Amino acid sequence: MAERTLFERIIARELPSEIVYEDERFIAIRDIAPKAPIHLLVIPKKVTARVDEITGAAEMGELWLTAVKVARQHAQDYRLVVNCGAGGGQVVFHTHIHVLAGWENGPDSD
Ligand code: DGP
Repeated sequence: MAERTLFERIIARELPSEIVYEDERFIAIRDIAPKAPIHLLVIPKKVTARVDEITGAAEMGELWLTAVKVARQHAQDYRLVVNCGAGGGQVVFHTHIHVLAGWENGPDSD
């Protein structure tokens, strides 16, 4: 069996995290190394390594709709980011969307 991902272990409560949202298919946590005043990670419980492994429109849509829902629970304006592959800056190979928000004057102001 493949080794479980860091985020699977967080979902299973084997590792601590600050959970800000959870439903049957997704969890959202605070990023451990925030790059914005608000930095959340929206993570599907169904494991794929990277976002381009999700081929179903419904599944992809649900992921983005959940990210938007979580973002709007924390901020009116926000940035959604997906790093895909090591060359794209991905470090944790369990698909996730970054929600970045909370700047006073936009992301390039700090
Ligand atoms: P990415 O580069 O897109 O794979 O982003 C991975 C993010 O995960 C990065 O911003 C830091 C965050 N992260 C790494 N380890 C942990 C952890 O143990 N807990 C939490 N909450 N976030 C983590």
